[in-house]
Amino acid sequence: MNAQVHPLPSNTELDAFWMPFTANRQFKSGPRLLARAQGMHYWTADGREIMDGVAGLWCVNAGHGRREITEAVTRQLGTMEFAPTFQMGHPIAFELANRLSELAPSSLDRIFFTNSGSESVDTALKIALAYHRAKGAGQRTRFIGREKGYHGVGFGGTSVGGMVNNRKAFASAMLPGVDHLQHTLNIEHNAFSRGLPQWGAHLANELERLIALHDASTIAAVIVEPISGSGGVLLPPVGYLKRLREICDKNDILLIFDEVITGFGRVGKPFASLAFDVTPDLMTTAKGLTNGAIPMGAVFAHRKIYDACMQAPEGTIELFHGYTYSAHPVACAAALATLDIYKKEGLLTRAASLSPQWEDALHTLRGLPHVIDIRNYGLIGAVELEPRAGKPGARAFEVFVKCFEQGIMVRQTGDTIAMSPPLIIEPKQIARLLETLSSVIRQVA
Ligand code: PXG
Repeated sequence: MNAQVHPLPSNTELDAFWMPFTANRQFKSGPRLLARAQGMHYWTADGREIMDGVAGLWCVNAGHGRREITEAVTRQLGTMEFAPTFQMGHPIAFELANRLSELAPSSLDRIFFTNSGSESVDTALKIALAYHRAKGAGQRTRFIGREKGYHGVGFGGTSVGGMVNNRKAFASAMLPGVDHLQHTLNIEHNAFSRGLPQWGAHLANELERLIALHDASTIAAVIVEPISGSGGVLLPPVGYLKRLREICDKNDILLIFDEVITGFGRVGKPFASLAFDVTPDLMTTAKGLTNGAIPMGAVFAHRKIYDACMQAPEGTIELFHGYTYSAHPVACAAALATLDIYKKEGLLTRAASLSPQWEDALHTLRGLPHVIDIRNYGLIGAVELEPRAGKPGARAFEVFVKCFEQGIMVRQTGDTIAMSPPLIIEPKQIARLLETLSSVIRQVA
């Protein structure tokens, strides 16, 4: 398995692939090519071993090259490679929905399948609108997102998201009637907090201001990531999410948690909503659902939402939404095999037992040159570097490149170095990951 290593393409062969979220020209002049993976590691096309500090892109939670997933996928491809789920179904899709509903926070037991996090987000936004309309409140059309939020790249997700670079080129195409809460990153008050920051629960009260401005009767839903990843690993201050929940409840506004990166064990519980004891009305997931092996996403909806939509006259389609590949049988097989691994190896709670060591190892970087904050929760970590004058992101990019050269894969977003290793990581590997990062940070001016 995994034995085939493709030869390194010559530089001209790199032209045809327009790479996503990548500085294409810079990359193609010095490519970092990954050729195979197993366990905690990737190997580059020229044979170097790289420890995976980000679980691919926050998705390979059970580590690479899991035989059980490969076998399940192969079996399913041999049995039935595709079957539609519009006006018909296949058993494995129902089996997966049932398994997911058992893992989910209470009452979030109606599952809509998608193929990615972006599709999960756009699906959840549409379900929120459909729900209010079914309840006779079709005027509730606004969404409230948050600054620095990342909800994928569909027009809906981009609109409720709050990352300026992701929005500015598409400004004219943003959904109307979207407003944003302030983000919760505050280095002045919360630098080097261990776990959730103590300061900042009051930032949730801004939702009351937006409600007063727009009137609750126009607002369909609030969407936030319990912990944001792409925006730079932003943690919710203690009490913040509960406060959002209370305000939404008081105003009949749906609360959507985007758990695309926090889902499936990343924070020491199956979902962040369980870790923080705040239950949303809709929850978006993807990534860890299939261990990244086959694209798949899932939206978990509260039963009350499903039930409200089921009031349509018998025989009518209740929700005019879905994807050709919703509940793709091969993705379902990958997801079921992944859930089996998570269960057998206790991976959905393993981050909780590793997180004290993770936290200690991360915070040994405090005091290194240019390190202005360190943030952590579960098996998520971030090291914030002071930006170089006039060159935002340049210092962290250099750290990322040097890390890759020195055998560890981390993520750079702005001047943040983010890490989210596979949940199978061993204590010795945590130490090595942070020792290498520490040594690289010392090398970068
Ligand atoms: N919501 C959240 C919270 C995400 O983190 C998406 C939606 C979109 O998922 P798809 O599957 O459509 O990409 C994401 C994706 C990073 C990084 O470096 C994070 C994501 C994607 C790529 C990079 O932090 N998250």
